[in-house]
Amino acid sequence: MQIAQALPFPYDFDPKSTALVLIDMQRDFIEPGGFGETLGNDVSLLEAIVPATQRVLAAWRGAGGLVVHTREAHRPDLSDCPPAKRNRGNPTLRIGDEGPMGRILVAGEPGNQIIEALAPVAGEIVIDKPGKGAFHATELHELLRARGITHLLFGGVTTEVCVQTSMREANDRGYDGLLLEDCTESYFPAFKTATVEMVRAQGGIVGWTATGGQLIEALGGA
Ligand code: TIU
Repeated sequence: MQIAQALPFPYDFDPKSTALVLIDMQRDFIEPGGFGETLGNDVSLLEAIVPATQRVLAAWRGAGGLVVHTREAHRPDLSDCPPAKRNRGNPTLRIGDEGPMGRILVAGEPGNQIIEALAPVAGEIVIDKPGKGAFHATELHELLRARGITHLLFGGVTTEVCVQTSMREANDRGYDGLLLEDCTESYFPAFKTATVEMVRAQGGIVGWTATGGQLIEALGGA
């Protein structure tokens, strides 16, 4: 068992029963012309976490830990996209519309791919999820249970939308979750700050928070 310096108290974990879950580090959110920008966001804010996330990913792979990547992705026929999701608000392009990186938020399109710097490698799990949470309408829980995973380390985008939703879903399913604060980002800095604080409030009501460096230190500085 290894202990990471974390808040609200140290996080006790065994890399063999822990997975690193990187949420939606895909071009649709991080690069111009994707879903994030169609919603009116300044997407340039998100790329700041890429170096810290790369360091954590390299250390975690070096420690032999399981890696899960998710993508917010819909089937080409949009049969898994509720009209309420597609019709919400007034985006410049809607889910399924043709954009500069292919159809917005559709599986297999260029914009739906995970950015090159964090691309999955053989043996890692890639989950296409139609919702904000990684457990909704996916096989993630079964895949993790089959591998004896009890602890989850979360990074990715955006902090208060898909990352927080996934972390809350995991918490209700009995996982001990830790949010890597310098490996997650929001289009709204105040929302990131609030999310990090609310996760660890009330004695870790949703889970723990730590930096990528603190995790790497717990792995022996890998
Ligand atoms: N809009 C926004 O902040 N996020 C999303 O729509 N999806 C994810 O967070 N991945």
